[in-house]
Amino acid sequence: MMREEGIPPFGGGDEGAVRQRHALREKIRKAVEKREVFLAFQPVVSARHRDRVAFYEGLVRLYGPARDPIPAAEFIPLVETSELGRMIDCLALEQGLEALGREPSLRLSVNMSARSIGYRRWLDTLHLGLERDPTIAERLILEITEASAMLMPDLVSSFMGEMHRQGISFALDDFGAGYTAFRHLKDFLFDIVKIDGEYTRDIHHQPDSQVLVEALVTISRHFDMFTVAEAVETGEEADFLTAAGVDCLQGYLISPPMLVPPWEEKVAVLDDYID
Ligand code: G
Ligand code: MN
Repeated sequence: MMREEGIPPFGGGDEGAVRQRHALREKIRKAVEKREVFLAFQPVVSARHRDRVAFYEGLVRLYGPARDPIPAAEFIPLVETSELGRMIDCLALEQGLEALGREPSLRLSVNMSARSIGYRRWLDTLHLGLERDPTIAERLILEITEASAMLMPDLVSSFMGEMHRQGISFALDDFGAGYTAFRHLKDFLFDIVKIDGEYTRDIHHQPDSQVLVEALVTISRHFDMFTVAEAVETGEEADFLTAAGVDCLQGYLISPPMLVPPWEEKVAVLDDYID
């Protein structure tokens, strides 16, 4: 069997699957080279006042040669441990910082891997962005998954401490998705906990999810963190989560991720006009 370095052991191990992964990886490499990497913006709103946006999440989107989107679920596991993954984190951060620079009222979260903390270009991009515009730190939120933070807890803790002092906030992403440990909430000092979409799905019919979310809300309040429920798709889910005390909601019910977010709409119309 062919062996490819850096590819995590998922999916089939037969040659067809290996070839498919290789082709996808090449497609990703080209997209990154050509900078066909964009952010889509999805609002996170107050659960009680759903017309109030707390912040937007910038979700990275890659495009293939025919401008066909490559789904995040496909490319993230494939590149997470490799240089390509770090490049994608850099491009996402660059674009996030640019958006924050263009729109002074924007609060934005950007996803990052703990692995990027040790990556020079990513850290330089962050420092440069913060230097250019002193208002950006307070409007930037960095999202890290628990699994990623646990890979190098000491490095993540010291990075978070240093960035907190500059005003950046941190969100624990996809909480509950993996081998969750409540002690991470105590050790890492996150400002925001994003409850994995798994617990949102049909929560009004799922007693197990209900108990877990209610416990998480209690714990988050104790540690002074605010909670966001991810992947909210129905009114029933939203109402249950709101009654359970979740602070904010994100998901298709509120809005899908948008390539042209509201604050860019005027610019886009103007571009059409000029064309
Ligand atoms: O890991 P993270 O939570 O950052 O990833 C969010 C992903 O979930 C994005 O790719 C986004 O497009 C997708 N997403 C956003 N809203 C919803 C939703 O309401 N339902 C589902 N199933 N996925 C969503
Ligand atoms: Mn996220």
